[in-house]
Amino acid sequence: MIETIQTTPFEGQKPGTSGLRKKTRVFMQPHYLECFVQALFDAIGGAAGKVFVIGGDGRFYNDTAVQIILRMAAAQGAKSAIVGQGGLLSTPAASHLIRLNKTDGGIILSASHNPGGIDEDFGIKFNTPNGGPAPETVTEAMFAATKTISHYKTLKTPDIDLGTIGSTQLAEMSVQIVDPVADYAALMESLFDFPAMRARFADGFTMRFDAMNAVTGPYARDILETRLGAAKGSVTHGTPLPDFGGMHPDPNPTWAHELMAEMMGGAAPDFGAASDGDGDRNMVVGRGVYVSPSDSLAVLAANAHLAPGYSAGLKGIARSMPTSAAADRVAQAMGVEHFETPTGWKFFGNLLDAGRCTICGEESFGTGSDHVREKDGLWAVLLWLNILAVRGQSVAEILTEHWARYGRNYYSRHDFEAIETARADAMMSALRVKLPTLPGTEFAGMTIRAADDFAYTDPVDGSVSKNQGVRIIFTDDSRIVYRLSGTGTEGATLRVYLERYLPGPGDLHLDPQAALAPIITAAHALAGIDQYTGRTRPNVIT
Ligand code: VG1
Ligand code: CO
Repeated sequence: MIETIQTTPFEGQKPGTSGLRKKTRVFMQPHYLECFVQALFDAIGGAAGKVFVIGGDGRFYNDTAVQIILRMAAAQGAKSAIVGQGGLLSTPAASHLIRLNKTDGGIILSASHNPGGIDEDFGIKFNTPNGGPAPETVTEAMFAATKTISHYKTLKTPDIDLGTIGSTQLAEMSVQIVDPVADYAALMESLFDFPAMRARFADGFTMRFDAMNAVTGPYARDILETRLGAAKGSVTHGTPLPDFGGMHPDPNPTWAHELMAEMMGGAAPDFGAASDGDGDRNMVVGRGVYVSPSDSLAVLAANAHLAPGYSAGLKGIARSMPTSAAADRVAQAMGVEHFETPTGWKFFGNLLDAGRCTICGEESFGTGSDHVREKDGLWAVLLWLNILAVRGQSVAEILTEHWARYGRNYYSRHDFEAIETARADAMMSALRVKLPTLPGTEFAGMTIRAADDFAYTDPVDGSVSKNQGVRIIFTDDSRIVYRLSGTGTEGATLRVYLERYLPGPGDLHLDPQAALAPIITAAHALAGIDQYTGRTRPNVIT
């Protein structure tokens, strides 16, 4: 029954910020996925006797990939697999199942916020037994194994039925097909004040949740409409489709434009939200007001104690380096630790496991807590709803009060997508060379205080991660950060992160692009963005 297939290594099977992402057709080449999966199993010391959670965001090739992985896991002697019905699991739900069932980890099939379909993107990542994305030591071991692979093991068996909940057998391995929503929804009920939120909906509170034809549709319908009583139809694009219905499931004002138009229009509901392909990101919008993800993190941290799961307060707050310092101000006011980590959720795992922080967030529409080890889009939406229900205020009122107390970290990210890799690399190298000469110099009327390439020493295990983004910090703490994306599949994407703090009270309601204008000018001049990339303006602004 077990087959050993001879193969040769594929180039470039190097996991990025969040797993291995490539064009779907690359993954569909014979042996491509198999080689990576074998390398993954080899890198974690084999799969024999182990239990894995397996599922994905439902994009094209998800179902085929699940069958391939199940056959390979069985062939390596895995004990059992827990699979979401239809092969579906959101990333946070997978993280929860890994932890709940004390498994040996999970394999998640997703390219997250990247579009799906045969001509779009596919991805795979491994999460460790704590439920979090594999740390760099593990992904490096996988990459090393992909370079020397000579064969993989699989079974010669027909596909199993992923559609029926219950237990089945694949050779010696047992497979449990589970409801992808049930355990996750129960976890949410344990954290939040469902009766208070239900009462608010019964009182006429309205919302729109755009699932963008990706994995969160079934979760949002069950939790928001069925359990909380939001009006039927509050969830739009709620059926996961293999190509996401042509939508780009990245919940930001550019790609979730339908939601933005409704929220800024005359008949806007009280609250709006969207999520990404695999359900770990969220965008939050109030009636007539967009909430920047960095502000969302700060507001959630400042108000989390209003939800039953966080009533004891927070142990600490962590944010990725490019995320604005708004959350730091909240931590300082609370007298708890705050942390600045490199981009990517894997860097929060140790802090959460060690009980050093409770809430974490990234500027890229990711927020989460110690309830799982991934960012969690619906969790953030529910915490917002819980806060709104308890405070009885609008999103705009809550933001205004927050800024009045803490001041406002004006923030924006400018993305230059699909630029030539060689040009992007040349720009970053030139910038790195210039760094030591920058402190003390003036740009757009502002003086640079510090300039470096961010390096992180994990406070728990001491591991060091270098080259995590170029930071230019001005004397008034305004910042520019330059990074190249590690999740794209076409050329390079330059991300420029811009931040400026204004203490108020007079200037708390400026247009962020206007408030950041001098920083934006300095960002272009300093790095020579226009000359290197040939672009004078970004194609996505968040
Ligand atoms: C991006 C975001 C990062 C996030 C990562 C995975 O990475 O910037 O904050 O953790 O995507 O998110 P990069 O390297 O492209 O900047 V998800 O929701 O795509 O798994
Ligand atoms: Co995602």
